[in-house]
Amino acid sequence: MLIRIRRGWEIPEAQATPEAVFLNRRGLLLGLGAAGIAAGLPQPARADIAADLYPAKRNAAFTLDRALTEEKVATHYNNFYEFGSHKQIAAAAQKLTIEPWQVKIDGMVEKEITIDAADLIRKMPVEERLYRHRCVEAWAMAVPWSGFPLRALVDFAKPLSGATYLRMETFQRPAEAGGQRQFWYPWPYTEGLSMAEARNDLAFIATGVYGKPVPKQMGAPLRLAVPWKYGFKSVKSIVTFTFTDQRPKTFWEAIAPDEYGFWANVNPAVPHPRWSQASEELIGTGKRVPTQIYNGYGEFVAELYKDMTKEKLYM
Ligand SMILES: Nc1nc2c(c(=O)[nH]1)N[C@H]1C(S)=C(S)[C@@H](COP(=O)(O)O)O[C@H]1N2
Ligand SMILES: [Mo]
Repeated sequence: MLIRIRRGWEIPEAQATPEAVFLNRRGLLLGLGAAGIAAGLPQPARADIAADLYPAKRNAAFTLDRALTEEKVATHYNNFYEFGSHKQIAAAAQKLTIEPWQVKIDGMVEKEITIDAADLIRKMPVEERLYRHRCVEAWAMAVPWSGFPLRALVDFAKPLSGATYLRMETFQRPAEAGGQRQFWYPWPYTEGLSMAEARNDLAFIATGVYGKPVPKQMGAPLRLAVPWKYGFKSVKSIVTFTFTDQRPKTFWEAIAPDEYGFWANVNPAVPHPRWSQASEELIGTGKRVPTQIYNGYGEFVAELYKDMTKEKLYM
């Protein structure tokens, strides 16, 4: 397939790319097409979903206060309990079949939809954003996600006016995911947002990272990225989006409601019952930095919570 020669990651500096470089490189690569093939450039072994969309153009509205985490580090230090309750699940996650991948949009919508993930992604405005990520376990990374605003999916779904929450569910496939044979966990992994959160500018569905399709261990083919919340809210490998008027009971809330609540907004001043949240380790660097309220995204999201005086917003 000739078109594959465009893929950015065959170029070593393909990690998050400033716009000018991106444009030049893409022009260069397009011009190079046939010659590149003749020269026998390596072809990717995997059939990745909508791979020609990456690298996507960066949205400059989302900036970082820190260096990007090295790709090797971010893609090999993962939480994905479906494949084990430790960080080295990248190899086990390759068992996940991502093609075909059907996405269901149901509940309080004008019309329920089942759509192939690639078809869905192609309907969406795909772009690159640099985001921080803060796990509740007090480690953090900074990655260049590609994907689309969750709001675009909400608009596509046409929810009824009575819908107040969006529930998102991961696949349920114990044959592929050994962790799901541990029957005492409340599978499938479920997460949720209020509709106001789902429509917030920052709420993002990641379909790529480091200028290529998102790898299985990071939640292929589509995962949530809500960087002002603890990492467990960013549910991976989503199969169902349900619009509802009931607050969803999430996976971690079902396991330990006193430790992991629904809102789970990052706040250095509110400790986890078993450890401080005042600082975080930047994985791959050995450095610790102070944690920021809303993980530094208060200007985008603080407004959402200003009238919620009775809610446990930070746990
Ligand atoms: N389905 C599913 N999604 C999940 C998890 C999980 O175990 N299963 N772990 C969460 C947690 S705790 C974190 S910190 C992030 C980790 O994302 P990463 O591995 O891409 O860094 O995924 C979140 N999404
Ligand atoms: Mo996490």
